[in-house]
Amino acid sequence: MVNVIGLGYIGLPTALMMASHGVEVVGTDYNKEIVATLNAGQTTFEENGLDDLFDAALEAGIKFSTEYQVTDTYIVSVPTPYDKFSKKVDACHVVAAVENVMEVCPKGATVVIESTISPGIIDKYVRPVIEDNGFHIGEDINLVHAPERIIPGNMVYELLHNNRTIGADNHEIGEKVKTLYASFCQGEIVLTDIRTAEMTKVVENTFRAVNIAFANELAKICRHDNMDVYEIIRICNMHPRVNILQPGPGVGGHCISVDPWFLVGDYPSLAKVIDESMKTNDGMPDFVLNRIYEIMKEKGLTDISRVGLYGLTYKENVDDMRESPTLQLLESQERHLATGLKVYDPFIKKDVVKNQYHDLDSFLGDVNMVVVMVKHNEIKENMAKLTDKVVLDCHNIIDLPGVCYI
Ligand code: SAJ
Repeated sequence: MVNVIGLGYIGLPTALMMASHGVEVVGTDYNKEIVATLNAGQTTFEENGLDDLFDAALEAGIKFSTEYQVTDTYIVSVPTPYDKFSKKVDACHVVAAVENVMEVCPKGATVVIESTISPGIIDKYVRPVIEDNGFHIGEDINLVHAPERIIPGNMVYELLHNNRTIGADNHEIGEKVKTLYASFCQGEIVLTDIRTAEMTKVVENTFRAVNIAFANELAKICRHDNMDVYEIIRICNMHPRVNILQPGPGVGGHCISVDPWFLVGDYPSLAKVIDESMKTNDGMPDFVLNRIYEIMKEKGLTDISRVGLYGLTYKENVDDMRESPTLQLLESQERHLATGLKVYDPFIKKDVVKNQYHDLDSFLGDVNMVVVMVKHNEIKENMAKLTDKVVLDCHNIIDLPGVCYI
């Protein structure tokens, strides 16, 4: 039996996927509300294909509990927040989860850490917890790092098809865990050591952050001299060895906007490009705010409360708002002592910010200018409703005359 610890964005789909592929699974979370919701037959967040996967897992007998289970395999999938000042991983949840596992696990158990951590976290924080509990790693407890790679919005497909990395102290244990993941994963599963696995995960997200920063910097350069960044990127990408990403209003989520900081925090004098890239991405919400003021001036709009931000989530078609560019922009606006922007997101049902709307038509009815912060399908499908608005399109998706860009 596998006990998946942490039933959030990664733990839940992983637990469901294993259960629906014949593995006996108990999912554990200390949050009683999450466990109660799952036990009542409902999923806890919106994700393509998650509800069907949930039904399949229930049918296969998955259980959810607030208790850690006595079993031979644990998958730890708890959050790893980062400390904004030191720019380092805060491993407190991982450490607490492993402590709890140590209280119930039998000798011979395998502990797989799936949470994203920076290189060295397992040596520095996880091994000592196991040893302090009287276990010998490699004899009494096997330790493995299997970082996830799935992308919100396409998690179910990517869980099935992505290649994976498994870092283990010895090959035999790596093979055992590989067999477990191979129960559902159709991609290639690479075995390596724990330190390499830790590093690859952070490097993958850093690669994307740096490349997004490059696109964002191009957008700023092109804005400065009134050039069309999208056309330039489109043409450049026709070169066989050029593949530039898209500029946007900022980088959100708990991965790309966070993980690269771990390298800056650990190697401050070496990670220069990464440091600058992260600052470029973090500066984008402010850049958009300046664009809003600039466009208002150009169009003769004076009332900021007639400007609406479309989208609150960190990216399209998900309900996750962590580190979202819109939230960053609103914070920045408050720092400038200017409030009043209206906000709407079809995926955010609760009131989370001031002046928030819950349906598109009333939102559009109350604004003269719309800033497309997130490219949800809804806005693409309702483009015609924007014809009489001033539009600042931060993603180049609104195909209407007169649209403004970042
Ligand atoms: N973004 C841009 N321009 C682009 C692409 C993305 O501005 O061209 C922005 C998005 O709007 C969003 C942010 O970047 O705000 C991050 O979105 P994303 O779709 O690039 O990535 P995440 O954070 O949803 O998921 C990433 C993925 N990592 C990589 O692609 C290397 C995913 O595979 C990881 O599993 C995930 O991080 C994670 O959990 O670490």
